[in-house]
Amino acid sequence: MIDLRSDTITMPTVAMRKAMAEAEVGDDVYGADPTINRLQELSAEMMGKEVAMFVPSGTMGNQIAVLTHTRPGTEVILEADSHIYYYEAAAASVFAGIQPRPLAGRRGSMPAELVEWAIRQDDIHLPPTSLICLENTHNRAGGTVVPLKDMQAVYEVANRYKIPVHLDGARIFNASVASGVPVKDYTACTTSIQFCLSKGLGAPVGSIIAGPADFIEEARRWRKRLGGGMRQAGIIAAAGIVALETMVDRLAEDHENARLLADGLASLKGIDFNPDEVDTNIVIVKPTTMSIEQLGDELEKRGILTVVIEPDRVRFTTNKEVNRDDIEKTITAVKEILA
Ligand code: TLP
Repeated sequence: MIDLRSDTITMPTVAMRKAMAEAEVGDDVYGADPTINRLQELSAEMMGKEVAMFVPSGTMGNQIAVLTHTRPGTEVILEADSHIYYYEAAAASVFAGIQPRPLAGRRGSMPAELVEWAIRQDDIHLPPTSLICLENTHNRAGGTVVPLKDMQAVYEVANRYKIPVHLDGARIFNASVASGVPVKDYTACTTSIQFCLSKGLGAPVGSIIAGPADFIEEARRWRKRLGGGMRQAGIIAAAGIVALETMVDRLAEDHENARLLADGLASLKGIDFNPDEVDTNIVIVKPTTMSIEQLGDELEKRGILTVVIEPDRVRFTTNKEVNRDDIEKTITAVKEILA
């Protein structure tokens, strides 16, 4: 199978498995797992934040950030196609009791003027704005890199109104590798960040949230409340360290493969998308002569797995398990199916 469903399907490397087998562990709820502590210190340093905390998943990391920054009855500004709004099963409403304020972005980026317009005035009828969430790269927009200057502009507005900014940076390393902008420049315009070890970086499990010390202290309580205190989880954190130390630069290969796929699909009749909008490892296309289910099923019959992006698109995500040859095969298969 050529698995292009996601970069979450990546397998731990031999070096990761060795590090996992040899990991020194302890009870992390007591802060006593040396491997987790090392991963957290490394992450905080790489993010340019005071403190970092290991969490089981990107979703839990984002939700802990929302829970920590907000209180029930307040409003959170986020992009209408963002993961926190679109793909987390309304968790922020269920757990944090916030009201989401989704704004339509352009290629995943919300204009700062629009964000400022959406910030609530101090009025008894209105929910106070408690948080602004950004996402980079932006998944549903097609793995697009949100330009640094757009993030800086939103951060400037947020600071003026004293509102924290949380970045869903599940794929922030993809953004950095593709744009050449250091991760720390992106995180400098955020209060907190969540990033995933278990996507293109290849670790089997886990995400990190990072931010100011008092924020992480409170976030630690939320992680415990949600059942995310993982005891001897140094076993999995060990793979996260290998991911950060050795797997970042190779994301460029995933981007090259996505570029190859985008260029190969661009000329085909029966597919609608703009190849110039492919920035990283995600290619999202809209079939125009058949349904998304049909395209997905036909690809699967030929051994190629993709995901359907409701309501009308199909997503290909390059990852370390697929190579150039697999991409060529995928282009040929799509060509045959559409012919
Ligand atoms: N996204 C998954 C699906 O849920 C769509 C994927 O395969 O891409 N933020 C962003 C931007 C994400 O894309 C994801 C995963 C998450 C957060 C959640 O991470 P996990 O799966 O670790 O909870």
